[in-house]
Amino acid sequence: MTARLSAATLARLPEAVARPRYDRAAVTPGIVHLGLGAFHRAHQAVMTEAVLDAGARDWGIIAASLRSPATRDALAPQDGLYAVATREDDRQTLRVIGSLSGLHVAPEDPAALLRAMTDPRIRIVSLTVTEKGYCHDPASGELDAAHPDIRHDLGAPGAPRSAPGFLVEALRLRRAAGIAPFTVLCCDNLPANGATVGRVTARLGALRDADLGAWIAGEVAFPGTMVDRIVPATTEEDRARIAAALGCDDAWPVVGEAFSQWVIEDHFPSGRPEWEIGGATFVADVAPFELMKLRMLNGAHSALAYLGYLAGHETVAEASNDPVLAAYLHGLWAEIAPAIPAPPGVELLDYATRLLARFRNRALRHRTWQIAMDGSQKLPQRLLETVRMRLAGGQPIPHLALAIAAWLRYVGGRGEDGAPIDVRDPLAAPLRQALDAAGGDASRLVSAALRFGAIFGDDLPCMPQLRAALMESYTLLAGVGARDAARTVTPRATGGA
Ligand code: CS2
Repeated sequence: MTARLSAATLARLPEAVARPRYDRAAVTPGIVHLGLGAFHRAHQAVMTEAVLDAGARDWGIIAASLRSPATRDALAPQDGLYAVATREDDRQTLRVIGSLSGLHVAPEDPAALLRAMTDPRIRIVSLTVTEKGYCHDPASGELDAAHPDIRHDLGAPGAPRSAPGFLVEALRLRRAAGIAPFTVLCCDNLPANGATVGRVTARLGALRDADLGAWIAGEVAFPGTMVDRIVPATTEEDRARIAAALGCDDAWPVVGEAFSQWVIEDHFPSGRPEWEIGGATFVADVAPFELMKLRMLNGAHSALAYLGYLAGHETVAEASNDPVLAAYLHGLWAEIAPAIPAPPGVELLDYATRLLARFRNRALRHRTWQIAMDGSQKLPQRLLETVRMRLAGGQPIPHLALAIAAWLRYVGGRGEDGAPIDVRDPLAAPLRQALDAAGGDASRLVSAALRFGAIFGDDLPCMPQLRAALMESYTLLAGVGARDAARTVTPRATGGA
């Protein structure tokens, strides 16, 4: 039997594997992180590892899963250690990360997580709970007070389920005990993520007690961030390859690209780690970085996920190495770039070229199906904001409309070969019902979709140009399939790579 990665086996790892060289026992917690997924472990936890490695001792991370015990069960026997594999083509580098100094599973013991969050040593609560984890209306960015988890948390505030529920209760407890609030650091791909989570949290606070809501809005810092690293779900093959390289088993390593970017608004009244050491950039205004990343990277990712999936491509690498879809992406970026301000020192078309190279990394098996998940929560900030801006300027949207039409086909639940699609989305059932009721008629389908105000807001359904563009794209997709539809909207795609 192979040994398991742990504090005891750390010294036996091959020389090439980077690992914590600092005294982990001397590290005290400074951060509680909600959302123990692969992205956090390959991004913020790695940047924090660099800070600990450089000698800081008071920024250990207590990480909590709000749902499943799976990651805790994998990492607890490993003393919280896990490997991050950076893969590009056939090159792989490995680093064992030691920055997780505690693990919680919220549903098992919400009080224990609240105790951790109210510890005065905790100065930051960071989050990666995915778009849907904030229980908000994606189109308006406001708390959805009718969300089942929010209703639960209003009824049982001492044992919350939702991320906003934990934030509000922990902040209330700190305030009552005279402990300064922590800074809330959202690391999810939401538009204006700091402000959005601030609004949602203050609103939930106000629903409990107007005074608490006002205190959260006035006293708690919610800096904005732009986070970026492509980190697909870990596969069994990854586990086997990494175990072979480590010489011991790691039950849940993470695999990502080499690229990693974190741009953070520098607003931390209770202090912060020197994440610059790990490569983060602190700025006064995150907005241009965030808009660039959400609309160009994530917008293209979602477009590629729906078109690629329908065209039979299992991964982003396959889809983006398809010359027709690559040409389509350039066309899409040419629609997006003029609708956003370039961050200082960045040339947006240059950024697009780099994105294509990142997407084409064949060492990563990033499934189109994975990115296609939760489209109802992603489309507003990834594609629809750009649609609004272009239509307001009287500009055409053929590439954007094709991406949205591909989403519509996808959530309809049948692939081009007639095979059922496993659609994962909080709105999957009502969407499917509405689309089924519309039958095969493009005009009725588009109208049915546009009625989803949580996605399209109040304004987009009233724009005849959008309706017309979606009907045209949908008809094209249904007629010739995703790949030929992409070729049609981007005629130069016929020229090859
Ligand atoms: C992806 C993102 O799954 C998705 O929706 O678009 O997770 C993407 O890989 C990251 O935002 C890259 O930083």
